[in-house]
Amino acid sequence: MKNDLLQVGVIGAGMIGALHARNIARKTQGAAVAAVMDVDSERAQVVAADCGAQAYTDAGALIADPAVDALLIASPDAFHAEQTLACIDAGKPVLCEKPMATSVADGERVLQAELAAGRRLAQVGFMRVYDQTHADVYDMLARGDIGKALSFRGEHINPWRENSSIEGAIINSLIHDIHSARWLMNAEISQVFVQWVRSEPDQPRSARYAIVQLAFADGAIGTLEWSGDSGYGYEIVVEITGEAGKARTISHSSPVLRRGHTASQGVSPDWPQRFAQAYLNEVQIWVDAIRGGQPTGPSAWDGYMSLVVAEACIRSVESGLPERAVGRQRPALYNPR
Ligand code: ISE
Repeated sequence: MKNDLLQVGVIGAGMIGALHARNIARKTQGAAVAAVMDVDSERAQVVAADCGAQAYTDAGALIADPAVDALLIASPDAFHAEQTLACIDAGKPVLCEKPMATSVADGERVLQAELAAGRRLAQVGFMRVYDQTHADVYDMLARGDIGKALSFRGEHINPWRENSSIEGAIINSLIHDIHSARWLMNAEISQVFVQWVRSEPDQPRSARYAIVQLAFADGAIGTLEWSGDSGYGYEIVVEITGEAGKARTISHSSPVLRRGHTASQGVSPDWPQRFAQAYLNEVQIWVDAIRGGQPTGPSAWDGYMSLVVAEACIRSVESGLPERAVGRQRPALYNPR
C-alpha cells in the first residue's frame, strides 16, 4: 500500500487491460495503478502514462515488484494460467480475466497452487456477476420467486468476431455463459452437446453460430445460443424457467423510440459498452475485498469448473455427440461461506 491505496499492477494493455487500468486509476476508491505491463512497450507506456504508473515489458518483473500489492491479468488467454500461478507463488491477490486457463490441466494447477497456499488469492473475471440485471435474476432465484429452476436459456450475441473457430468461441466467449449457467442455476453442468454453423463453408471448425445443449447435475436442462456475427450489435440475455414462473434479464437499458408506426431501441455495439458498469463494480468490489481481507467473487474453482465444461464442449465438437462434464470434488476452500 502507498498513501493508503492498494497498488495494482496490470498485465496486458490491450482493450480490456486498458479499460481496467483506467477504471482503477480514475474511478476506483482505495486503489491506484502502480504499473502497466505489455510486450508492446509503446502500448504499455501510453496506458501507464494515462494512469500515472510505471511501464513494464516483463510480467515476471512486474509481479515481483515489491511496490505492487495486487495484479490484474488481461494478457492473451494463453498466458493466464502461468501468470496467475506466479501471482499465487508471490502471495499476491490476482484478478485474472477469463478464461483462467486454456485447459482443465492448467486450471487444476491453479487450484493446487491455491490449496498449497491455504487461501484464496485468485478471482476470475466473470464480470456478469457484477451486472445489475444478472444480479437481479440471481436474487429472484435465491428468494424462490419462480420456484425450482427447470431450464436455463442464454443468448450470447456478438457483433462480427474475426476468424472465430468453434473451439475459440467455446474457450474465449461461451466460457461466460457456462459460468452464468452454473452460477445462476446453482448447479453443476453434467453433460453438453454442441452444434454449430460454419462461418467458412470450406472450414469445418469455423463458427458463425452455435447452440450448446446443457444437462445439469440436478436434472435441469438448458441451451446456450452463440453468434459470432449478429449483424445488429451485442446482446446478452438470460432467461430461467421455474416451476412458478420465469426470470429474464433486461438486455438493453436504452429507451424505446416510437415514431412513424415504428418502435425502435438502441442495441449495444459490443461488450465494453454493455458491461461498462459491471467492470467498474467488479474491480471496486475486488479492491474492497482485498483491503478487507475477505476474498470474494468468482474463484479459481469457478474458473476450473468452467474449463471442465468447456473441454467437454470441445470433446462434443470432436465426437459429434453429447459428452459428460466431470470435474474433481470441490475442495473445502471453495465451499460457499
Ligand atoms: C470477449 O473476450 C469477452 O469477454 C466478452 O465478454 C464476450 O462477449 C466476447 O465474446 C469475448 O470475445
